This record gives sequence, structure tokens and C-alpha cells, in this order.
Amino acid sequence: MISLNYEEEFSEIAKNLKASEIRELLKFTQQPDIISFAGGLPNPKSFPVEKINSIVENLLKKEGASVLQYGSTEGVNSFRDTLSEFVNERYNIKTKRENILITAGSQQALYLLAKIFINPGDHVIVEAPTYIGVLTAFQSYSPKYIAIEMDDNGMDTHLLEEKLKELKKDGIKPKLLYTIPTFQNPAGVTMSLDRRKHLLELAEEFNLLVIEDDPYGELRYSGESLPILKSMDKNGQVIYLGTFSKILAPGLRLAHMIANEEIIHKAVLAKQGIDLCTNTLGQYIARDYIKGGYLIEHLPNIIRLYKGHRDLMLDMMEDEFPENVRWTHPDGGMFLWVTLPPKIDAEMMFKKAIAHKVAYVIGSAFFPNRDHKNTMRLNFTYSTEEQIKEGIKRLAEVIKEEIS
Ligand code: PMP
Ligand code: G9A
Repeated sequence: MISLNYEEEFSEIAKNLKASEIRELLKFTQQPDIISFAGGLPNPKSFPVEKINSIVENLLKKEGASVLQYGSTEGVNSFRDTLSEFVNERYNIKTKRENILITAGSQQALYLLAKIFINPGDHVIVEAPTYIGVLTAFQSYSPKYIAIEMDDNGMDTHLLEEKLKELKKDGIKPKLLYTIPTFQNPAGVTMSLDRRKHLLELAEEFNLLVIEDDPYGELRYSGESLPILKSMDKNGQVIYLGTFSKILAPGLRLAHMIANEEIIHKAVLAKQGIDLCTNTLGQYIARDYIKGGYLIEHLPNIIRLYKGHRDLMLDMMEDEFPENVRWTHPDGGMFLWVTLPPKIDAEMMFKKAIAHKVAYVIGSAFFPNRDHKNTMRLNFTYSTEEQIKEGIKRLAEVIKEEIS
């Protein structure tokens, strides 16, 4: 009998894979007695179950087996056409079918971009804090991260400019800049118009490729809407990522990358080795959901639901949290960011929180160097209003105990 030591057999890449904190924490959303503000889950009430049911019935009746067939790697043509019209009208992104790749969630788009752009040791600029999933998607390609601090107006582009000048002096040209300009995950902040313009000026001056990840842009509860970076991109330097996860249903695993044709072509080659094509039925569902006007019709319902949740969580925090705790006041999206007094370590406090039956994501997980130990992310979309009230009370207790 041969006995294999699997650990020895795994590739170097596999040996270095680490679990995503968010995925690990999903366990807690499945435990009924724990109130979880951890995972970035949409509220199941936001899913248009009946509408999807009738669209599927119609599709199978009218288009039959073709909606169940393999499709091209790029995505279903009629869906890409519908999307290009949609983003043109709604976001003023001038694009055509050839600039669009349909992916299995924008998580896959991030993975594809890492695969086609990053060599080990390449420099990648991110926001501090940034989306955990981008760190997971990029990990096999071992980039070096440069994390730029944010404030209430998003990434500080003056710090970015200083950093880019410093790097240039050292002969370093970063490969990619990754940003979530609108209702950032995890911080909940939005990049101001001035900073958006400045960022694009810097991209031009330093010849940078920018990934604009925009899963939350449609979920605005207050304030004025701002132009998408891609709509101001004169030189094809911005790669735009949109997803149906937060405005339709994440279980469809459906997203789109909009970019220069050469980038799309390379990403298609990379995708061919991963999954051949994105699920066909889901693409037809989303096509008909947009074309029938249901997306635009249903969005205000999601916004109303989430605005209520955001307001309730903010009010509860105001009432319950001790004075020396600060948090962001997001105009949209799904998250807010809490800064505890400097001596408190949210990772150490986590066990106590679980004992009190409440969960959050430890803030340091969103920083490539895992600093900022006194921070945490709270999701306000998934829990019910009752759970938000009770969960914030529990969390306030935990924080007060920890401070004293
Ligand atoms: N980017 C960001 C910033 C996200 O928050 C998420 C999901 N939480 C994703 C990408 C991935 O989303 P999906 O793969 O479901 O499209
Ligand atoms: O991993 C997931 O389920 C998506 C959620 C992302 C997040 O919590 O930021």
C-alpha cells in the first residue's frame, strides 16, 4: 500500500493558501442563536423570487434548451448587448459587447485580473483597509501591497501621489491600483469627486491600470450620486467590475468586467482554463430581468429596506456605544467601520463577542499587514431589525467590558 503525505505533494502555491476570514465567519451566520454582523450577505428579503420564477418559466417555454447549453467564454451575446446599453444609459460608460466579459461573480474577475497582470513581487496599490476577497484572489500571485490610508472622502489621493513619486524614484512602477470608490467595503466611505479626478490624473501621469470595483454603487440611501471612474476614463486605464450579487441575487454568481478589448481577450484566455463559461441560464435570467425593467423597478425596494437598517444601526450605536468609540456614517452599501480605543484589540475581543452571541469581522483582516487591531466591520443588511437592536446592545456590552 502506498501512503501519500498530501502536505508534501501540494504545490508551493497551494501550501501558501490561507482561508478568507469572511468565508470562515459565515459559520456564525448559520448558528441561529448568534447575531452576525460579520458576512456581507444581502438580505434574503431583497431577492425577487417570484419574478425570477416567472422569468425562468418563460425562458424555458420560449427559448427551450438553448438557455441550458454551454455558452461562449465571453458571455451570452444578447446579455452583453443588454448590459452595454444599460451601463451606457445609467453610468455614461461608452462601451460595446467586445469590452464586456461575464464572470462568475466579480470575485472571479479579481482572480482573472491577478492571473493576467501580477508576477510575484509586483506592486499593487490598495486602500487601507481593503476588501478581504481581493487579498484572497491575489494571494497565489504574491504581490507586494502598498496600502493608502482613507478618510471620510475615500482614498487620500495626496498620500497616493507622494507614494507614487517615491516609488518612481526607486524605479518601481506599480502594476495595478485597486479601489472600491463608492460605499467602500469595509469602511463604507465614498471617494469624493475631486479625489476621483485626482486619481485619474495620477493614473495618467504614472501610467497606472486602475481596477474600479463597484458592487454597491446602486445602493445609495443618502447624498448625491457621483460619476463612476470608468465614465471619466479617457485612456482605457480603468477596468470596471460590476456584479448582480447585491442588486439581484449572489447565488446566480453573475458579474461583468468592462475593459479595453486586449484586456478582455487575455482574461477570456485565462477564464477558459477555469470554467469554460459562466452559467448560461443565469445570464438569460439577468438579461430578461434588466430588459423587462424589473431591475430598475425593484431597486427602490432594496434601498428602502437597507436604508431602514442603516439608520437603525446608527441610532442604536449612538445610544449604546461608549463615548470613545468612533464609526463611519455610510451613504450607501452594506457596511460600517468601527474604531475602538487604541488599546482594544478586536481580535482578542472576538471570543468574548461570541460568548455574548454576536459576531463581527475583525478589522485587521482588511489590512495586508494586519495592523489597526482596534477596528471592526459591521454589516447592516443581513440581520433583521430586531437582531440589529439586540445585536448592537450585546456588542456594546462586550466593548464596555473590554474597555473597563
Ligand atoms: N468586491 C467587493 C468589494 C465585494 O464586497 C464583493 C462581495 N462581498 C465582491 C467583490 C465579490 O462579489 P461577487 O463575487 O458576489 O460578485
Ligand atoms: O464571501 C462572501 O460571502 C461575500 C461577502 C463579502 C464580504 O463580507 O465582504
